[in-house]
Amino acid sequence: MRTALVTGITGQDGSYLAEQLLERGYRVVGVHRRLSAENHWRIEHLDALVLRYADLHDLGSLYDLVEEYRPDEIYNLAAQSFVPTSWTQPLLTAEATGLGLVRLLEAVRRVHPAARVYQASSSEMFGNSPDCPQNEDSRFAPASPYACAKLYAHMMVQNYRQAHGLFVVSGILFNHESPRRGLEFVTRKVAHGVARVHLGRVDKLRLGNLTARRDWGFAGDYTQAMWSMLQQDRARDFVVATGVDHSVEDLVRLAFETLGRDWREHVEQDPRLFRRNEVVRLRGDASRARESLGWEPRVQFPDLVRMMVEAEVARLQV
Ligand code: NAP
Ligand code: F7E
Repeated sequence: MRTALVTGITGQDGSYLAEQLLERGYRVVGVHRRLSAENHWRIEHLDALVLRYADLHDLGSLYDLVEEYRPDEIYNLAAQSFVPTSWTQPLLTAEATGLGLVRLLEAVRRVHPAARVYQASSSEMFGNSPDCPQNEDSRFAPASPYACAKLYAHMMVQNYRQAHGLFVVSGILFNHESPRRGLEFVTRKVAHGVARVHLGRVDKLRLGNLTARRDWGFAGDYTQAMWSMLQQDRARDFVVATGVDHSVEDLVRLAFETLGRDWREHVEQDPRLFRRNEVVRLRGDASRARESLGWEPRVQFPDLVRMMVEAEVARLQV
């Protein structure tokens, strides 16, 4: 039985990846951190999951887990992942999102260098790159402390691969969403807001910049690509994206249309929600993933929006 260690197990991607690894017959060791109140709503259905405490800030805790389990595969999904919080907590973001990966790689290098490691890199590293669409060779122009921290980790992946010969890869994933997305991210915020309007609980939804464009896919499709990257003969980085971008306004219009409503009657723009240094447009070119991994997104944007709105209505009606 192969063993996979997954950091960020309580997050959106951790839950989908754990499900898929368990289905493939892995022993899955999920890393969670000590909190004053449990937040296992995304993983409580996964009885076979082994949960262990560790924190990306604490080298010893990571070292002990790698030594104890000697995992065949390690997926580093843990991070401070919300861009606006990275402006209010830039040092914490650098510690967790940037240095956290290096702590993990140090543990791997010292006690179990045979492990294959996946790092959750981000399209935010491209920021306002002059290149569009963005592929593995596009220029980086990170526009937030989050993006800078991810770029540092991304470069460390390449350095540890070259200098230490570790099998470590970066998946440069564009935005991916699901009913398990955190409520602060725009897709879930919109789905939740539309459902609340529909059920008569509120009348207005406050949003920031409606012109920003993102390449949105379904999280469950993207976690399949993570696994595929670690099954390759050689360690390489991959962009994972749908290749199609939409504006936040497109998202809002579609979400309200799903329930037969006109978004213009319910959406207000709030200047406080505009970003300090907005990333205007991201669109990925996943040709390498298509050709080498045979990866394709299965869920298209309109179906994703419908899935999220319907899930939110069902959740609120319980
Ligand atoms: P998420 O829902 O925000 O989950 C983040 C996870 O990291 C949570 O399990 C969180 O634990 C954990 N975590 C945070 N700080 C930690 C620490 N110091 N020690 C241990 N665990 C810690 O993020 P996601 O959407 O699943 O994304 C997974 C990864 O992919 C992240 O690294 C994110 O930056 C990256 N990424 C995401 C996207 C996307 O569109 N979703 C795109 C590109 C890259 P708690 O539950 O305890 O907070
Ligand atoms: O914002 C605009 C906002 O917070 C998307 C993370 O998973 O993907 C995610 O980062 C866009 C931005 O995601 C609101 O200005 C408008 O242009 O959903 P988001 P993000 O910042 O793109 C990348 C790939 C990651 O790696 C990150 O970890 O939507 N927007 N109005 C809004 N955004 C939010 N959150 N809330 C609003 O009210």
